[in-house]
Amino acid sequence: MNRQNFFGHLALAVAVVILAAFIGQMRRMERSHATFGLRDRVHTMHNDSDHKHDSDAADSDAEQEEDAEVIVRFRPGTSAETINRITDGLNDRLLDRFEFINNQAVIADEDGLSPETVAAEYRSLPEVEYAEPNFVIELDPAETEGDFDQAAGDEDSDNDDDPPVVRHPGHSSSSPQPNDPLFNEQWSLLNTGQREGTSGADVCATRAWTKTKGSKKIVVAVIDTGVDYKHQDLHNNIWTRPASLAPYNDADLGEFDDRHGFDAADNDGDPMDDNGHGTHCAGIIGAEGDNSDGIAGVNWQVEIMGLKFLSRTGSGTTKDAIECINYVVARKKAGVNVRIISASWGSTAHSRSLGDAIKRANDEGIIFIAAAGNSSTNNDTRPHYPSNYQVPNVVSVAALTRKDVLARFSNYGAKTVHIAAPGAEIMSTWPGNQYEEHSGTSMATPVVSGVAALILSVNPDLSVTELRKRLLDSADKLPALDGKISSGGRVNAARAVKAE
Ligand SMILES: [Ca+2]
Ligand SMILES: [Ca+2]
Ligand SMILES: [Ca+2]
Ligand SMILES: [Ca+2]
Repeated sequence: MNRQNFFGHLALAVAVVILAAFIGQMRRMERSHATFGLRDRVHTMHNDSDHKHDSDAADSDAEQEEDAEVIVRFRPGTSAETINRITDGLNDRLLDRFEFINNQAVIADEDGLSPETVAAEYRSLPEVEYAEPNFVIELDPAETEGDFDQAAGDEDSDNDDDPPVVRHPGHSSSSPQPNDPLFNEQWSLLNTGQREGTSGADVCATRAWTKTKGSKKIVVAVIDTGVDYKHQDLHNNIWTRPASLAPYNDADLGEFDDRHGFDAADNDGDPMDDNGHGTHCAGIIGAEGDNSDGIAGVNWQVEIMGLKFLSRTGSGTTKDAIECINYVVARKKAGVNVRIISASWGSTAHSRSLGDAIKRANDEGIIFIAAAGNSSTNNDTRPHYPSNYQVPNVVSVAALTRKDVLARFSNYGAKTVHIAAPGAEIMSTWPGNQYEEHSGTSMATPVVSGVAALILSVNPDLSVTELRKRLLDSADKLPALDGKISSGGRVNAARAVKAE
């Protein structure tokens, strides 16, 4: 190429870049005009985390902010060609399909419409069963610092008369007590009345441990902010993909080296926790017991599969929660013995697609333990999801204090909340080999998930229905829960595993 040609090409290239930038700017302006007034809708999803798959860099910022996302369930038999024709016709792009949850697809709009409008477009089509915005899910505010102390203080003053104590045998010296140095703080497992608690107001863990301390054959999926799988008190109880199992492959998202789970928030195979919430939940289920370090989990040994859909700030979407469930179902079908999903999150947004995903997990023999929520409200009249989905595998969990009363922040519901568990001032693992105390139905949920894992360590062949019934039937009836939750009881690990 001679010098003159070179400059000619250069000038042409510069002109093309300027033109592209100009077009991009025009499209940005059109979009911001079209979505004006809608951007404060926090309950639907505009952000596009899959944007890295888009090759059109010129308007990336605008799309990242504003592309509406919807989840569409097409009618059975709708072909991939038909779906492509529909999305092309509406100037939308297919982001992902949930391979194990039939006919559900995630679609992003490219015309700057609101999620509600895009969902309505799809709903009007004969091929579509339902369509809904991709809702935002945030960690419950009861998790924020300082909230609980106030609630605990108020609660104490509200309950000057200590509630009747439900006593049960099992605190004898013959029950094994682990050598973990923080075990004395774990009133949920053994309540000796420490810090003005009520002696015996616990899940009878020490008596349960005379029968079983858990099993590495049971895999529990923690769908949350991820898990610090390097934590010194967790790393021996983390699920690792066996060499015989191929890396996770999603037809739309690609292949992932899923050593310890999956990250649907960032679309990668590394579910490292950058928030802390998921690590806290994981430790409650299965921090290594009797290792002279930190705390003991309900299970001294178990396998925790880390799933991340909530970001560092505790925010996620329905789509990514479903992607995690899709992953769990995929791994179950590939032979991983994952029988429990622990879900310490929720919102008041009803999503049919999330309900369908949980139903799919149910059909695969996976129980779904879900937090009842931290708004002090009645879930019978103000539904909270996913704990309220009417699917047979769902167990909705309320939170108790160390005095065996419902925590002030805990949701309840005589029909829709099923069981209660310790969920206030709960000591557990925190990223970076730390330990912290937190409160919420988020902390009560993994206690129940942990007891479910203990049950399966003894009776691995129980169906979801049998497992759920065992959890609820073995609960300790508490007067304070009468008429508040359906079983009227606190989970009892010892009775659940039939320890003598
Ligand atoms: Ca997919
Ligand atoms: Ca469109
Ligand atoms: Ca990651
Ligand atoms: Ca430990």
